[in-house]
Amino acid sequence: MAGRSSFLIVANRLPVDRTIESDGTAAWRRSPGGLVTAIAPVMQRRQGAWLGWPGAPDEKLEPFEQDGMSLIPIPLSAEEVELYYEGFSNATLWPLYHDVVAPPVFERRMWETYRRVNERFAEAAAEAAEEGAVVWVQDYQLQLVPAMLRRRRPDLRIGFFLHIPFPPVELYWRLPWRTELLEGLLGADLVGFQLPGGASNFIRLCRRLLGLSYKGNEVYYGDRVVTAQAFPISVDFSELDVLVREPHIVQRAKEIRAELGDPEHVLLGVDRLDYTKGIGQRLEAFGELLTEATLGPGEAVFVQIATPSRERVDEYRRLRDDIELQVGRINGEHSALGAQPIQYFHQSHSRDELAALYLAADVMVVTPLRDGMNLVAKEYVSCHHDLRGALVLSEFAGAADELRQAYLVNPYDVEGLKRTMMTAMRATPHEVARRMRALRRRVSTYDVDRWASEFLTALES
Ligand code: ADQ
Repeated sequence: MAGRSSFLIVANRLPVDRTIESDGTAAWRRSPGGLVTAIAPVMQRRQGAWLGWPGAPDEKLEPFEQDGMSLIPIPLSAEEVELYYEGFSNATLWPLYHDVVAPPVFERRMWETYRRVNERFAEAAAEAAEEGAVVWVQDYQLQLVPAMLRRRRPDLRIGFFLHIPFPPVELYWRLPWRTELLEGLLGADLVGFQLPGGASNFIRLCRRLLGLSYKGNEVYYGDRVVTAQAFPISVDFSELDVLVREPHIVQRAKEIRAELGDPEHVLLGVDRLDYTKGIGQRLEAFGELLTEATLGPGEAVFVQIATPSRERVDEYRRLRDDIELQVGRINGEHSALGAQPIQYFHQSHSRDELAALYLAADVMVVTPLRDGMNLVAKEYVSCHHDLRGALVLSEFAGAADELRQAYLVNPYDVEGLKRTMMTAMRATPHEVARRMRALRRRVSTYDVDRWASEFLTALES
């Protein structure tokens, strides 16, 4: 990398995926998704650099350039991937921060590795940042980085954004390393959350655990002021809005409906295969609608896309078995020759195919038990300029704060889920359009660009 940067992103992963080209050589391709899209222009304007793990263990790579971004790879050994990433990040913090919907693992070895890896990220960021640079640290895998970085480089402006919920004091309190983790975050000038509730949980915790005083959203920490504020993340609305108008996507959406046997209702779920997403709950509700004959044979098809995720963590392996058993049981009971009520895919999909699926679906079913935001809900809305399509949305997704005109539902209430899914399926086109119009107004105004620029403006002011 040529010199130091005035703008740094520090994230667990680099924003690129390795691909194999047709001639067999390995190359990098920019990862899909809003975060990269929103941040790339800022990176280009400010000669930014992005620090992160390239995704394969035991690999040391030199800094490289991709799409006008300087990328600085941070190596992780196989053992560090197991203990820092799969362990402390995804078996301790992830379930704890998601209302303990699975039991968190508390293991000292995991914690120690988490601390060591955070130290490595902080060290690399300290080296890459020019005097007075702005550094934006992302998410729960790197909560110690702000303080570690500030110790090395008090001249920097440091922001942190948490993509997942910040739990209430009573849950956070269980963490044996609660003080050090909180002090890690307090190294930032600005700590961003998806919702105001996350920011107030954080402020309460600062008061209870460290006895800090505060005023409004400002916490007084030594001689510094740390601001805690909500910045609801969003999607690239206009990119999706343009994409779904393309003839090949429109055509593909038609094909999808035909391939599904042209049922009256196409329901869709798109999630990482994660126990926080409430996939089992929604399938149970759908299965009961079939068993009770509220839905007739062939009347509705449920397409569930479950992206492979964290497959080496025990809890995720069990979840996959449970979901596949459940799908098999419901399909076993309700299929006819050539027609299955649930179409289940444990696969990743291209951006185009995902857009065509969103466009094809009459009802999008998003029922997490807890979710920081949930971008799938906002992507679905972005894809429906036709004002068709009903969104069934869990009250426990961050997105429910903004998307009030969705069909809101408590995913723990199976009867409520059944009722709400039926209401969405039977709604008049007029009612569906009225709700979708309001949802689109919200998502088009607060898109991912606005999220990034509001965060950075707050950080630099
Ligand atoms: P996630 O838990 O991963 O994100 P979500 O916000 O829904 O959840 O984002 C998933 C993304 O992956 C979406 O952009 C979606 O299109 C994509 N995706 C899902 N399945 C796919 C498939 N089969 N093929 C291709 N792409 C697929 C975390 C938090 C969320 C928060 C985001 C952003 O848990 O609450 O909204 O970060 O902050």
